[in-house]
Amino acid sequence: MTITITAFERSPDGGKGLARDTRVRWALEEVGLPYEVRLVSFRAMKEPAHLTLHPFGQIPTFEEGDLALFETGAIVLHLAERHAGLLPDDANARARAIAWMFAALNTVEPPILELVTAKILEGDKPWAKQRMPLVEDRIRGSLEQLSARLGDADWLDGAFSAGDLMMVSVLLRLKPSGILDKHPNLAAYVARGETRPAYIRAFDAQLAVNTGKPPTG
Ligand SMILES: N[C@@H](CCC(=O)N[C@@H](CS)C(=O)NCC(=O)O)C(=O)O
Repeated sequence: MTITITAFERSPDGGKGLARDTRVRWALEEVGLPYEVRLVSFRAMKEPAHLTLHPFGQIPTFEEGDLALFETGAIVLHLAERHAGLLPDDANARARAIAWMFAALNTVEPPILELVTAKILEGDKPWAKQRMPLVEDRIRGSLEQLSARLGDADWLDGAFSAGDLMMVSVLLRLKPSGILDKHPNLAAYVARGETRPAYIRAFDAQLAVNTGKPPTG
């Protein structure tokens, strides 16, 4: 059955890989599934055809036969549960990998998104300058704890898993801020994710959409 995902016709990041279709592409590449991409404009995302797939009018979505999914957590978990490569066989290790997926999305990602909001959407507000240190402190707090837990391990809990895929995807957004560099083990962790062949293929594919540059892989 053909898998089709949606992605921005033109990503606001110009192809830096921060739009969330990249993490879905990465998961598909890790498990070795071919997929097609339907590109959608900002306007089309808010129209009824897309809203039946995604109630909040966003990307990415995932379609496979009768199944239509939204939310990257749900999509990556769906792929990880049905295909080898993203979750360990041992039931407890599997549960822990899933816990890391939730930690990435529920604990680590929200303050990082707040930083993006503070910089891009609220940057011109009179109180923006005062708010920024508070936002950054919240990120620093969770990074310190994450860094302590990762220690000198390659991945969060044994072998690379969907938990790492999600955590690296979430942390990638911090690269330009320099905040990540205060924790060399986290910067190395993200770099380790970025050098996985599956990530490179996913990144190149979204870059090709946004720049017209053909994928190298
Ligand atoms: N929690 C959702 C977030 C989806 C999301 O925010 N998508 C962004 C692109 S990365 C989007 O479609 N933004 C356009 C909009 O909200 O209008 C997920 O993980 O899938």
